[in-house]
Amino acid sequence: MSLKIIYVDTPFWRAEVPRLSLFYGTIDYEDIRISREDFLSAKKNGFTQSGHYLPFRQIPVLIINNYSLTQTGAMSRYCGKLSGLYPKNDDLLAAKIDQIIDICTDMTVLFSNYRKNIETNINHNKRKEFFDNVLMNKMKLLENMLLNDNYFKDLNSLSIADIAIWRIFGWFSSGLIEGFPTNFVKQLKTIQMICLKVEKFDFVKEWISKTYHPDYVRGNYI
Ligand SMILES: N[C@@H](CCC(=O)N[C@@H](CS)C(=O)NCC(=O)O)C(=O)O
Repeated sequence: MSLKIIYVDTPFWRAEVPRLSLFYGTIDYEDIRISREDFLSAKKNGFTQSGHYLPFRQIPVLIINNYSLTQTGAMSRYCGKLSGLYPKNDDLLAAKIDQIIDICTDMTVLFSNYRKNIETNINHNKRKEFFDNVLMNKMKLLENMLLNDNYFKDLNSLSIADIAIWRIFGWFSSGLIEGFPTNFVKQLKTIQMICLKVEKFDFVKEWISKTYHPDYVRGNYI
């Protein structure tokens, strides 16, 4: 089977969950990182310069043989099943993991809608207000859900949900988003524990040293 993941050259959670899942499972795939220009033109015509089809003109896309699979959740589950980071025979656990991928999507969309629909130019005070009054509420609800679930609190468990949490909180707390605080993860104890747990895995350390740029900004978890 031939596998290719198409995304731009950033460690954004949407691409990192499928990328890292396949890496964890030592499953061969082509990690295709297109340029911003290529992405912008593919948004217009649905194809990258090298001819890969993006059905919804969005990325990430996972190409399985010649089939272009879209949507972060679908791709993450597919790669998670191949690599053992998503259950194949436990429907409840699978659904619990799905919820986490979906809340990560919700948080991402909240912020992108804020940027597209509310923000006219970047205002740090307004961003901080949005963070405190909108995004942090979601984060606290997520923290509460994780805190009350023994599976997610298990230091030995690892699934696509952990990778998604690690990377999205890594991004939110990195300082790369203007106006967002960087010192909030430590207030969210279970989320903090998951982020620290993921970073301790050797395959994650290896992935970071292999693929992250030297100026990569780590999340602020402590
Ligand atoms: N529903 C899609 C959304 C993916 C998405 O919004 N990707 C962004 C890049 S991170 C994108 O392609 N944006 C361009 C657009 O929507 O036109 C998913 O879950 O994968």
